[in-house]
Amino acid sequence: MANERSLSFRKKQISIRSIPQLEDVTAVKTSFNRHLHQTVVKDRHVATKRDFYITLAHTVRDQMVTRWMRTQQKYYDVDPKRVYYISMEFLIGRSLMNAMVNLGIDTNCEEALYQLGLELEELQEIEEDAGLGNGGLGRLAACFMDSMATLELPAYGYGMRYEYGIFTQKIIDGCQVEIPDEWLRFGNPWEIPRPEYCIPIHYYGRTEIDGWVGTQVVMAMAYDYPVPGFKNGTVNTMRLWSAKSPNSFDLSYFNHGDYIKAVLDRNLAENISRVLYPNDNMMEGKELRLKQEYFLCSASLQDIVRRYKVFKERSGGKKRDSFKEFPDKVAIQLNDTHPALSIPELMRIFLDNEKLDWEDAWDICVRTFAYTNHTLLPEALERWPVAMLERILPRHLQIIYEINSRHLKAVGLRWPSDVDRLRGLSIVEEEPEKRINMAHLAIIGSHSVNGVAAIHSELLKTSIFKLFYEMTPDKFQNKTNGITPRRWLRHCNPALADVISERIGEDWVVKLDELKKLLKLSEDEKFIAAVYKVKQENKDKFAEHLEEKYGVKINPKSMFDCQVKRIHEYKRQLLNCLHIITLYNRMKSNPGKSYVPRTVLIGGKAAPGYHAAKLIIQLINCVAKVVNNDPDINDNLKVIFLENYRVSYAEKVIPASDLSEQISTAGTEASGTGNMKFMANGALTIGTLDGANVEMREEMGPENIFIFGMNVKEVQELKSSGTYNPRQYYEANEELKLAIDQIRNGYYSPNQPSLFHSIVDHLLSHDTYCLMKDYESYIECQEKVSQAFLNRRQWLSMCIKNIAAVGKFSSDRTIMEYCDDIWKSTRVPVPKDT
Ligand code: B1H
Ligand code: IMP
Repeated sequence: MANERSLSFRKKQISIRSIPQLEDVTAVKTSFNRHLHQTVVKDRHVATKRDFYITLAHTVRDQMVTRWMRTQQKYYDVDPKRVYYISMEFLIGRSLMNAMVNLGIDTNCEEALYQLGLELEELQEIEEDAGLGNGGLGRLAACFMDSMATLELPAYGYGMRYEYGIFTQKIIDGCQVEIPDEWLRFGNPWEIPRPEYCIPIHYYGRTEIDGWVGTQVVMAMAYDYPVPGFKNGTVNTMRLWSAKSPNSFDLSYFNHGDYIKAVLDRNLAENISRVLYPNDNMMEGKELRLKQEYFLCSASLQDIVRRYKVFKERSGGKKRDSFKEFPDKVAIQLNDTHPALSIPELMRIFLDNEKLDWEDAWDICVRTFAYTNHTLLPEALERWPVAMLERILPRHLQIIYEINSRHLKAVGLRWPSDVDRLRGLSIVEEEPEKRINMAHLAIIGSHSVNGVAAIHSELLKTSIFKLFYEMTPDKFQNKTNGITPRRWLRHCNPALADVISERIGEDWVVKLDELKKLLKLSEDEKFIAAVYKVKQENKDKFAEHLEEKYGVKINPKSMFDCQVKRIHEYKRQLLNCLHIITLYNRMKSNPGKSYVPRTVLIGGKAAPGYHAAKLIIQLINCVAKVVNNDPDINDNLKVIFLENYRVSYAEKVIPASDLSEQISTAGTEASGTGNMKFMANGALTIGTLDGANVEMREEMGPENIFIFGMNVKEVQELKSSGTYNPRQYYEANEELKLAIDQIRNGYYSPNQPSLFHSIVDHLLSHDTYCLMKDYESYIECQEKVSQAFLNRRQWLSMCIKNIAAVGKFSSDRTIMEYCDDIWKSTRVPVPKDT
């Protein structure tokens, strides 16, 4: 007994309390020195830049680890309602600077490195982006992680540790070429492998009375990533799963003596987490993708249930055996339908493992899950063939059928003999082949369904989910997206952040509404001059980069007109291109006139199989070549396609932009979040009344944004009238006709005159996204933009009004709304130092 007590006493010395913090520059240098030698195992004579980066990363990581463990212990002690954000994508980007900013050690680190003769900016560039996502949906998940930690919520992110993230884009002869993204090649200091947390995931097999049998098993191994809050004691966990072959993989080969084949085949199982599907807003119905989705759901749900069971009763650690409290302890947010198999998976765990009866299990499920929809585009909605589910996840198909049959029974009671309604509300679609509609499953299995901007949430209720809205109107909500002000202002634009903080203090970093205080400075000459200086310096620096990388001489005083986002027809990069061509033709036919000089920057990746999108990239590059090499144009117009747009590139482009292009066809962009990033960094927007643009206009006032084109109602009327004739607009507008004719007759592709025929043919026949209709209004609006840019003072005043109005678009606001309206969880503050 005495011995035991002294043992536990001695063990208490193993404590995070006794590890010192990096409170000063000397401490940073000491830790840096130690890591260079003891972790990286190099001395200064042989250390490379990368070694120094890794060394710094470890120095910073040490600071997080202490708070991380303390945070997790706190959650264990307090046992609050935990929030789980499950997502197939987390587009994190780089972590070094974000960690330093959030830990409040950026200045000390910079100074320490300077004293050691190293440059922080240079080391930062060595870090590979964690590109575990496609675009907005994945980056939103990353912003949410930052906000949840900053708001001290007991939250977890669950995702996939893809060995290959979003591909690296190379532009070769104007075409996109995809290079595999080997982001882990040099190791990853931001992840902690947890080989001790391995969870079995089952596939195939068959169902019998006693459940799911004869399955093949793949192990899910956890890798944990720390998520530090901004200058608080919270460090949350993002847990990403990686596929590992079980040791017993395919024993039959071992039994038959083919040991070598058995070992080689382990790769097959491990392929599950190999690569991110590179489609934005587009479902790819591949077996491997289904396996990935289930892998994420099953590993995460098993982990969540395990954590629910071990809880600390005041009397000491104990296991919970009742699941009654589950919805009071667990909230799960599904990031679109990609993790919607979580619903039948939790049902399976409850029914088959925990032996709950259906009614109890279902009630708990619905009260636990909430579903976010991110798109209305039909090609993005997930519908899995029943035949595929039947093979890979037979037990889940059985459960889905049971969910559907009970659901349809309820529909039948409420609307007797309404066959159309039954069909419209069913999870199972019969035509053209039997498929499972994952959105329907997600709605039925959740207590909350939300869209990501006001206009989008309204459209959900009136279009794709109309019947569900009629059945359960209270489920439907809006949660307008947001961005984290830490990365998207404080970190990416430190000079602007300083100019702001000088006037209104630093609280805006966590209370973005504080920026409203800038409104009274929108006519303050000194402040205007300061904002101008910052923007011009950002532009000068970016112009230098452009000249160096693309060999194009840039006029740094020209308007930097920027459209960066995934390449997609609905986002209408082609419309932007038609504007460029129009400007070019005007300059050619009227060379004596004076123009407002522009540098048009377009960047983004096309899904590798999306031919129309790849052709648009090619067209932009062809137009750029003609324009940039035309001596008549001087520096009045330059066009550059930015190669390999990604999070770390966005952090450079956005602070250097004057004009933000948000020009999707009204009703197609669910929200957009790039729009908010430009607004925060003092660019003005030209855009349609789509997604969050609508709310941005409300916040800043219509006089501070350039809106053009049809609104949703007009698009719907034009489409449903069946009379839209795009050719009529082409015939009626000379400049449009000239632009289209040039594209068609090879003016921009003299070596391949018919290269762009398919683009033109589509524009003149179907024009799904109404470019022809919106062209004239777009061109007129762009003229207003140019006129406004001429009056620099007026322009800057508008920019300041934009910044002052961006408060609503903090992801902190978004997360607070999720928390209050959906999750009903509470803050768990963790003291910074004890
Ligand atoms: C968004 C996607 C998406 N919506 C399918 N939907 C995917 C759909 O791999 N897939 O199969 C991947 C991504 N992404 C975007 O979400 C919207 O287009 C944006 O408007 C929105 O801002 C963003 C975040 O809500
Ligand atoms: P997890 O959330 O289950 O991964 O556990 C995370 C943290 O909870 C651990 O790192 C501990 O800080 C805490 N924790 C879990 N189980 C126990 C326990 O039995 N005793 C004390 N702390 C625990």
